[in-house]
Amino acid sequence: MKRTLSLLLLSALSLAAAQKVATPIAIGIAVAQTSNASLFGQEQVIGAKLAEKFLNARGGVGGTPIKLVFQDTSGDEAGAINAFQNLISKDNVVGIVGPTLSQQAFSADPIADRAKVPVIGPSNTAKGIPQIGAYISRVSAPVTAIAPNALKQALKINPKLKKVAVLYAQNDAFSTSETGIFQQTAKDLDLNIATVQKFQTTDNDFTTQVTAVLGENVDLVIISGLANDSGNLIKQLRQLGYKGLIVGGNGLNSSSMFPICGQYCDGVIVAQAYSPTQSSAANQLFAREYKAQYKKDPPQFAAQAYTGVQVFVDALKVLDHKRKIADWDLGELRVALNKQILIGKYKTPLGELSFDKDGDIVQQAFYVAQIKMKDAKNGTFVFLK
Ligand code: VAL
Repeated sequence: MKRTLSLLLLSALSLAAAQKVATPIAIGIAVAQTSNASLFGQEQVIGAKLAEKFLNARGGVGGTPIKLVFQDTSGDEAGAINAFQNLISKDNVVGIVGPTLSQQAFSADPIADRAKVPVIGPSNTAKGIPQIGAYISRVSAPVTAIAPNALKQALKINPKLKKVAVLYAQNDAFSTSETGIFQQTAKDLDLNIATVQKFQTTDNDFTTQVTAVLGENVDLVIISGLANDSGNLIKQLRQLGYKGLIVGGNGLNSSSMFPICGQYCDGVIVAQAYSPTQSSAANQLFAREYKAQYKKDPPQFAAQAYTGVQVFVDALKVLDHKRKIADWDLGELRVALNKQILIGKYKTPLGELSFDKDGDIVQQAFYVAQIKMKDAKNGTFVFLK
């Protein structure tokens, strides 16, 4: 009796310690499917699903399919934490692509890091994201790499630019990080910052800020915010009479924002970490599949989410060669997978990429686009030379 009990106990213990990886292989997607941040999140869902379909059609991981498990983070920190906890402890994913906002990443990523679950940020561009911990990397190039390109392009369009106004969302980690880079670059380029105005991502009325900007007679406005706030800000700037150039940050990098500022989005300059014309074979395939389904060029957020899933799959394939994924202990696999992600080289829609020692993306090319509106709702990002 005693012996049976202790045997039972032993097997229960070993079960808890050695949880095998389930098949299909579960990869967590924790992005904003609801809230204002879903303007980005919806594009991420599309990108991730395309990757799942495409990579499974090509054999998944050594013949074993992957399965994406979606947990909606909504737009705040609590939602991201909740989604991460579910994916880690209930859904038993091998790793997580997410969250959407840097503001969320600073709260949710430490949870995955402590649990030794690899996270690939698909769109977090604030400084300091990969430094959250050893298990955190990202495929979204940081503001330091992206933002300066937009200002240089503005000066190319109008070399006489001198006086600028800077506006940013002070309650958002990405926006405060990005405005720091914009302001430093403006100084480096000998631009004179006439005014710095703050707002909240939840604001709808920007009369105070716009009035301050108009009072300074600037010829360039630089905005760091998310989609809804920045879109409304641009609209009100134009409606109240601002005529000069506008540079927008990564929060304006989605066509979901077009219906918000409508025709007033026209001409806004936005730097990009992805171009639909990127010449790699991986991108040609991705862009073709996307276009066939959605009748337009793929946006940056979709390309980056696709890339996040692909990096997981490519790294899993290397480990699968050593030992079939289904034979791994989940905890061991998560640790080995994180190591493999960081040492690998990947041929993705963003071009060939790898990671630096912190887990930040090393990417070859960046781009700048200008918004061209066709009517009040529809427009495109026109890539500039
Ligand atoms: N890149 C931003 C961030 O890191 C948004 C636009 C997704 O929060």
